[in-house]
Amino acid sequence: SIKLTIDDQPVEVPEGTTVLEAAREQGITVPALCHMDLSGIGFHSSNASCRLCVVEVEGRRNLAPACTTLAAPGMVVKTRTQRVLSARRINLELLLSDHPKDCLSCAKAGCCELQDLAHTFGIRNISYEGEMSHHVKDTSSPAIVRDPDKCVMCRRCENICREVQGVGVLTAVNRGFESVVVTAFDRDLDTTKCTYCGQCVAVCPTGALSEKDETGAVLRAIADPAKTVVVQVAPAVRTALGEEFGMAPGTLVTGKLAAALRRLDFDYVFDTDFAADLTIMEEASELLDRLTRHLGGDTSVKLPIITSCCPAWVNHLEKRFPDLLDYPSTARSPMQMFGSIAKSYLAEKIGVKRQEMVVVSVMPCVAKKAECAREEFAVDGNRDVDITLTTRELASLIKRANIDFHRLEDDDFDSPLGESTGAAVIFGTTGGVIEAAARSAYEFHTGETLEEVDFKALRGFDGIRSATVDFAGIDIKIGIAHGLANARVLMEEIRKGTSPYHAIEVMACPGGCIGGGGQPFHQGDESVIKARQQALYSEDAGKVIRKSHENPHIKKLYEEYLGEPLGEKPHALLHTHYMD
Ligand code: HC0
Ligand code: SF4
Repeated sequence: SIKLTIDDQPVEVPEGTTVLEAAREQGITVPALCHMDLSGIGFHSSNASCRLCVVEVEGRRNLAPACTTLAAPGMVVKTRTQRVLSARRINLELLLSDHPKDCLSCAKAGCCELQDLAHTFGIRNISYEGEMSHHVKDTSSPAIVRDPDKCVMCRRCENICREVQGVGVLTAVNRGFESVVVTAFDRDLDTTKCTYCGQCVAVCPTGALSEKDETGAVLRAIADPAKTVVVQVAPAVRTALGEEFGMAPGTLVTGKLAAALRRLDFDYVFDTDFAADLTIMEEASELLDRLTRHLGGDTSVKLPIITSCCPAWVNHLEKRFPDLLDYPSTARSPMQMFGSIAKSYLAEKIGVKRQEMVVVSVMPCVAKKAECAREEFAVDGNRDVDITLTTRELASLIKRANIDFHRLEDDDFDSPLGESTGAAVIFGTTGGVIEAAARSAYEFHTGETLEEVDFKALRGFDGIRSATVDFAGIDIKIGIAHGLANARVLMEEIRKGTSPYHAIEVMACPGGCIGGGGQPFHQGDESVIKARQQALYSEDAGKVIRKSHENPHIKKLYEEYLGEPLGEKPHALLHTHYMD
């Protein structure tokens, strides 16, 4: 280990630690824009480009960027001298001099790291007025808005897109004043291989990358007396929404969430978790069907089956693995299954025409905005899910409606599309979908009761995990990946014919939906994502029913309306196809 002093405090750190990490471990919050460290998910970004983390190192003439300076034995570091503070302030003012001043109406107003720093440093005037760079705002995608004028060249987006997602559509171009992060040839995002995962949005410190705001469309639908507006909420929203109201990460707000949605005057308040149970009915049946046929010698049936409920993952599959489109499950995502059932079964039950019903979904995700716009998820141009909001957009609506979130009394979701099991709740974390599928597939296959429902071997945070589950004598090998670069590893194995798995779960975002691009900003704090995961497991553990096929409302839906899983009606309403 290495011993040094930072601000007169003795510090001991392992070799290879940067001065920035060493300082932050001591509770010294050195500011930084280009630095972000989520090493638990394989993401580390530091370019020493923002130069806000500069410190004095005794014996060195120039100030050193703490993010790329390694701690050395006997080093004496000062992080808050007059010289350091004034250098940081000048660097910040230089950044601000070429930054648009429309903070009041910026997508990031209130949660912009640059604005926070300007406030912290007490900047009241921007001394360096001069030329401003001008780029075209890219609103081509259904999910993400790019405003390169607000880029501060921290390059976090470029790094996460390339390293964690293995997509690499964002790159820094030009030098000096002209430098900016853009797509190749500055093309519109919707013409690139972007998956709309939104991880670039999740790490962008400013308003250069944001989700497409659709709150206005929702408010208009609610105000329209001719519309019946139905809302569904994804599993991962309940474990993160509270953060927008100052609650600790991992605070479950399921009851307050239902209450808030009712106060917002949605006509029906339902839960995507209900549809997650429905997805399991179809996907677990599909797994067993493929397995049985494959083991019976039918080589036209492909294994492993791959989960397909993550829309960024589906986009990635279609764009990068067009030769492997026979592998993903054909089951639609829970969000789309919900929309399809709401506009058929529910519409019939409550006597509303599908054109008069508006289905809104609240998702931790930005790719869901593009998923609901896919042509195959509409009937005569009328979408199954009309509008998708992120967790952040919902928080904004709650605030606008003068709702004191803290004082809301817990409420329940409406019936019948609001009841769900513990299996559905864990969909929101990496490993959860396949664990939920395993709970049902085991019982479908063996006809026996599964006593121990916690498949602990499938849990965790490693980017790629694997486990074997014993299905009464048959070893089912399961692979899990989160982060698209990790998924690629498992896909390459399939391409080469060396994949050992029967089933694979992929979620595009680190941690699964809990770490989605539409969630409250984690600001580089990995423990936030981990706390959300724990909350979902505890909600599951507290549920009386923890297997999807035991959900009485799902049973009734099949009896009354759908028939058998994988049957004709489920095929038409609940399954899909993929296109390259
Ligand atoms: Fe997810 Fe979903 S679990 S993708 O992560 O499967 O967004 O939370 O809603 O659809 O249920 C996101 C979260 C969902 C869907 C579900 C799945
Ligand atoms: Fe890359 Fe995802 Fe951002 Fe697209 S949405 S640019 S794939 S990080």
